[in-house]
Amino acid sequence: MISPLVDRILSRDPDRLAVVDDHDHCTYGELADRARRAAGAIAGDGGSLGGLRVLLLVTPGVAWVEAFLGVVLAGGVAVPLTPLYPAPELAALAEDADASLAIVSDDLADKASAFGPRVRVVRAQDLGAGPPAALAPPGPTDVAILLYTSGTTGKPKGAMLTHANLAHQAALIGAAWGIGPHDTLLHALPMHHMHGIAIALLPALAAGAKTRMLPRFDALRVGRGLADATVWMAVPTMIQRLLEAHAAADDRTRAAIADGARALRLATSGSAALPVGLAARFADLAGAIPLERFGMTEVGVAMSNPLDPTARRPGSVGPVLPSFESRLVDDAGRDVSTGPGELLLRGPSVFSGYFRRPEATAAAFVEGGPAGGWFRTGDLADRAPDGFLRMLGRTSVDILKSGGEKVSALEVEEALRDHEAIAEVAVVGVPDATWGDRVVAVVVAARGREAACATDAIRAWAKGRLAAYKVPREVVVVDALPRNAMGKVVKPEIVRDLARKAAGPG
Ligand code: MLC
Ligand code: AMP
Repeated sequence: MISPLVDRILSRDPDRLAVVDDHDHCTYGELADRARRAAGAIAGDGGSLGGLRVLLLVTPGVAWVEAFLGVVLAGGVAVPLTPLYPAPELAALAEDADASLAIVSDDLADKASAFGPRVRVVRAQDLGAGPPAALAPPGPTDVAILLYTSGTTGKPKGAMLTHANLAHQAALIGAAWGIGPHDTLLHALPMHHMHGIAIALLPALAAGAKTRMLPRFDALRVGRGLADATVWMAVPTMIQRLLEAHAAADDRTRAAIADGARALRLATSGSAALPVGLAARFADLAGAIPLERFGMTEVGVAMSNPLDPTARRPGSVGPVLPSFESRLVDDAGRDVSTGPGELLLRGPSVFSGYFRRPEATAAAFVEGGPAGGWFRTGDLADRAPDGFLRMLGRTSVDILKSGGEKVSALEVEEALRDHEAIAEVAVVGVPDATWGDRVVAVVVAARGREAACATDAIRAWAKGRLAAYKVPREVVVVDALPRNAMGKVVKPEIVRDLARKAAGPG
């Protein structure tokens, strides 16, 4: 059976516009043709990649979509990367994914040397040069994409999502949010995550909508672009940035942003908690609070507030979507009907495991594995009598969300331990109005090396090793880290101290 995802996207009305970027555009008919040519260029006519991992380092736009569809049509597994990763991270991901091929756009070509000699680099610009391929189509259970996500175990893991997972998620979102050919999605999300790819782009393509893609988030460009859009999907930090840009703009631009925001059919918020005050300020501009929904790399969107703005509930992520089953369990794994408890999920959108990490996969589920077991989200929630869920935080202090980006405190600590002036380090998330969690490193300096641990110095050093969003925004030097009787660092105490200091005396 052919992949329901590819089948759906490639059979949309060929004359309608599918994707538009700053320099290029294509209809669904042209997209299908370009995807088949790309597949041919990657796999060769009649061949198949047979599950080979292909790195994608392509600026968001038509070329990204063409490359992604080409890879999956050729039976490959797309591994989307971001230029925000410095060379050591790109190299580590290429190695973990065991990739031998990369598609790279010319503007990012200087980054490709990080992949090393084992990886053959194909220019994204060359994908359309050959004839369209006649390939054996991928099937629903084939893995389509590896999405790298940080966890509690140091290094990021590749979450495997199948064609069926992605097709199901696209149909679910399309139905819940009423996405159709009448829509224009304004897309300014990064393309190495579930949100930008499988929550925003693919549901729009599967529904025959038009997607206007920006190369990167720019609050003013988003504000101006709202006028031509019906749907905008964002993380809370982007909503905050949009409101700041609106407040700072000249009168004409302010009016244009406000008109565009009010005319939107739908603005969604996800990837991190949407503060109630921010939702209300957005409503002042746009006339309705954003539709807040809960999602995760491993499961896609699982809960959503209603499409009807008057039925949305601030501070809640809504009930579970059709096809998802949910449970809340206490520390001992016993069901607690209304919670609070850890959220477990089951359903056809749930991923098929972490790439080459059977132990991590087994640990992520209870009562079975990816087929039939319950996925442990690591999120705490409670449930109102009418089924609306509220997210209450993470079960682990070591998983942070900064600007919608997941950050593993342990991964950042591991990198900082390599700094010769740092003797001990604990990385924590401090509540912050812009970032959600502000990543802060609390360090004990090596003897006499306090000055080398200043925020600017450590940030500059760490940027060569970690993606910019993982780099601590602040470094605080202390004499000693608080530890319990077992010698374990007590992170909640550190967070309380930092929050108290930030609040000032009294
Ligand atoms: C950028 N910076 C960050 C940061 N993003 N610091 C901490 N956390 C982040 N998330 C740094 C930059 O490196 C820079 O540092 C400084 O902050 C200012 O940068 P900026 O240019 O103003 O920020 P910008 O590039 O505009 O990025 C902000 C952002 C971005 C919100 C647009 O973080 C973003 O795209 N977030 C979305 C992430 C996302 O899509 N998550 C979905 C995960 S999937 P300096 O030192 O240079 O000043 C998922 C499932 C689901 O969660 O439910 O959706
Ligand atoms: P990621 O692994 O990057 O996909 O991030 C998934 C995590 O983001 C979830 O496990 C939650 O902790 C968080 N998240 C996503 N949406 C929301 C939301 N609406 N409210 C609170 N947390 C959210």
